[in-house]
Amino acid sequence: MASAPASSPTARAQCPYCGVGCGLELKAPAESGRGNSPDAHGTWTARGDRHHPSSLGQVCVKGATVGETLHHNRLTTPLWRARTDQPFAAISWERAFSILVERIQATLARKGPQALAIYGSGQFLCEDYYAANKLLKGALGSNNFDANSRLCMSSAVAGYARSLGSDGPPCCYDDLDLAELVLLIGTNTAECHPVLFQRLLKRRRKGEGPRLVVVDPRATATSDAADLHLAIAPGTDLALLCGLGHLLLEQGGVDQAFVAAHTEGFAELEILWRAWTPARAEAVCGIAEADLRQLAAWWCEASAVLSLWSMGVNQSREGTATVAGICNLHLVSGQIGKPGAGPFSLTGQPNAMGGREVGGLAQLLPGYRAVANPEHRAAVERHWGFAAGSIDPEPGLAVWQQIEAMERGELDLWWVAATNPLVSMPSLDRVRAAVAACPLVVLSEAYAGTETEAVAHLVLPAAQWSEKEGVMVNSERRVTLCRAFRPPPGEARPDWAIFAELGHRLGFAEQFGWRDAGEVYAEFVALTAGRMCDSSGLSHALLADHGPQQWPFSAGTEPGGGQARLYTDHHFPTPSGRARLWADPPLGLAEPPDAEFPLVLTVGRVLGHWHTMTRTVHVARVAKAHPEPLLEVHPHDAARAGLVEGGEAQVRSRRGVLRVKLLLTERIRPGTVFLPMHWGASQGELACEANRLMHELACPISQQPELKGAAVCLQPLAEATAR
Ligand SMILES: Nc1nc2c(c(=O)[nH]1)N[C@H]1C(S)=C(S)[C@@H](COP(=O)(O)OP(=O)(O)OC[C@H]3O[C@@H](n4cnc5c(=O)[nH]c(N)nc54)[C@H](O)[C@@H]3O)O[C@H]1N2
Ligand SMILES: Nc1nc2c(c(=O)[nH]1)N[C@H]1C(S)=C(S)[C@@H](COP(=O)(O)OP(=O)(O)OC[C@H]3O[C@@H](n4cnc5c(=O)[nH]c(N)nc54)[C@H](O)[C@@H]3O)O[C@H]1N2
Ligand code: SF4
Ligand SMILES: [Mo]
Repeated sequence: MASAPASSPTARAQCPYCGVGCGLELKAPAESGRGNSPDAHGTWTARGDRHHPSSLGQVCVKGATVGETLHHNRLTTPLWRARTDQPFAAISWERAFSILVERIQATLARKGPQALAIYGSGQFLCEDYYAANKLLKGALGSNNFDANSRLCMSSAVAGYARSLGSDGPPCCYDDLDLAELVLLIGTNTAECHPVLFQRLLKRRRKGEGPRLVVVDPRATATSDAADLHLAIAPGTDLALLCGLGHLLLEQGGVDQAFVAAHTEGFAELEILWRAWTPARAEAVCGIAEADLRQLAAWWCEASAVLSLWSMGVNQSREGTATVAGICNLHLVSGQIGKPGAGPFSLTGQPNAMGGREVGGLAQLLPGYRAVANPEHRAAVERHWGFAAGSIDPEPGLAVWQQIEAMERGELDLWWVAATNPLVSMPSLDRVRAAVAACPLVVLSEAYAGTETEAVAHLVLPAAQWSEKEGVMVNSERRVTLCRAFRPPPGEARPDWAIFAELGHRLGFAEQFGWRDAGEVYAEFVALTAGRMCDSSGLSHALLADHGPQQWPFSAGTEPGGGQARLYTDHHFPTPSGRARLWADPPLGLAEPPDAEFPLVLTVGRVLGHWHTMTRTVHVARVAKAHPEPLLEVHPHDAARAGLVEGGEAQVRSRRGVLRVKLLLTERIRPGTVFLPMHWGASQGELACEANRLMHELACPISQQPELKGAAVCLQPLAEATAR
């Protein structure tokens, strides 16, 4: 069922890393000229695709070096062991499927569908997502399909939906060229969405603005280029936004006509904002009142304001409220649904957007539908060809709830695909213990030796990007067909094909009869007709012939006829047609610093590495630029703990302790320390498992954990050992 490699020695695809979704043009290994023959393992070279409308030929170090990551250390055959203290043995696909069928049927008979769960990924193609969701939510009757987007985008998803009535990001990348003020809040755009950042800088070099304001507890490559950097205390973003709202009220920044015609809830919001005087915001956020006043003045002055945000906002126990806080400001000042303006969430992973459209979280169904909505369930059941009532009316378990279910012995099968939770989940020691109690852990993975492999019983080799055909959707709602241009190694198969084959073998031949990824996609887009994310006019053939397209793109739309911006008529898809303003009071960190744990640890990314490094570890250039993980500490905090530059220390939280090497820097806010997330347990001597220290407390609406803040203390090694 694997897609055949394309015959041309050049191929086009969306970059498989961040949600900017740049277009790449790939060239076959030059020396062999036989890049498509099954034994060709030369390195494909990547460069920016000048024809891709989202990136216009631009690319960053990760996209440019992706060819170097594709063939090292790959899984080539299914692996099995009955117990995790045994070594793996290679097995056939036949045997792998019979284990799965047998265990799933036994679980259904003994405990029912709630004992099954899949944990997928924003790095799935739309087709992978669609097949997995149809299998679990439709065929097996369990909504326990969640994805790592829960750790990434779920506050943006929930926040948009609560404020605007739907989860469609309203803006497009051209807005970067049209904005007069860009607020970058909780995003290190320069390192994590580099091509978009370069687009902003290019305009500034030409003297065409825009003004840039960065909100981040650390000075970063992003804030280095800004007109104003508000180095707030971690977890105080919502307080800052309320203080800004207060000043908009004071400085005439309210668009009264817009508020009256297109929003609801202003009276309550006004009361909240009035209470957040600049002096109060200054005290809570730890910034100068004058800086907040400057930002407010620029906001009121600008004809177009764009807010970009990412994990500094979403990964918070009040992530959804903070997203609403951003939307509030745009709505009240009429800065939405027009060129250059709006609240624009930068998506993390290459297909986080597609995942939302395909229903890739435990509460969602395809086409921006909700599990809890009976009409939505009925429409999907009909389309999928399952009996009425097949889909469970209750939302499934979000990933942390899956961990808790394992602790209670309630999950019999946990299937992890295209994510590496034994690095990326919070409370890692607790996760490891919970997973060890699960009778069958299945891992679909492209590379050998990951941290999650260490806890798995059955490992399935996945064909990855470049080896399977399918669709990804980037942050500006642009849909790109990624071609298969290399053969998968050994017996690796596309994720969608693995789920489909299993569906077949479980007795649903008709529902899983797709012959190729194009048929999966066709079935999915038909389900989006008439929905906000209408993609029903798209197909693999159209995308192959006419290149990437933006949705909404209903049937009959001409190529290039998708919609650049949403809500341009200021009508919002809520019951009243008005956007909703929310007056959530700021709460701050779930685990604030105290006398015993006086510092806040925040965890994020560096420019060259991708997450758990399974791919970027193979790129020499990247390894050289980022040789080891370092704890960034302000010299004052270091001095207070008796620590010196270049030395080592122990960093301790309520959940664990790590030995780290120090980088003393005035670029981090005193009281805050930073670790990169990338170096997991498989990195040998360099391992630095930041998430052993982090807690799992989450936003109650989005269930997104607060991965940006945990209380810690620092000690010199000697002292720590003496204790
Ligand atoms: N190089 C690289 N790029 C990537 C990725 C990668 O692994 N490597 N991953 C991709 C993915 S999936 C994602 S989600 C994005 C993430 O993109 P970003 O969110 O930009 O990256 P992070 O480093 O996680 O966090 C951004 C910033 O948030 C700041 N921060 C911490 N706490 C707070 C807070 O309380 N308030 C505010 N305002 N800021 C805070 C941190 O100091 C950090 O500089 O990057 C994508 N792009
Ligand atoms: N403290 C803290 N923790 C964090 C974050 C943070 O900022 N702070 N960020 C969070 C966020 S935003 C994210 S997105 C997560 C990311 O965390 P993960 O999702 O765990 O990280 P990745 O390394 O991207 O994992 C993807 C895995 O899929 C494999 N893979 C690649 N392609 C394919 C394929 O086609 N099929 C299959 N089956 N496998 C494939 C890769 O080899 C890799 O092992 O981490 C989260 N954790
Ligand atoms: S900016 Fe993101 S999508 Fe573009 S090349 Fe870099 S990693 Fe890939
Ligand atoms: Mo992410």
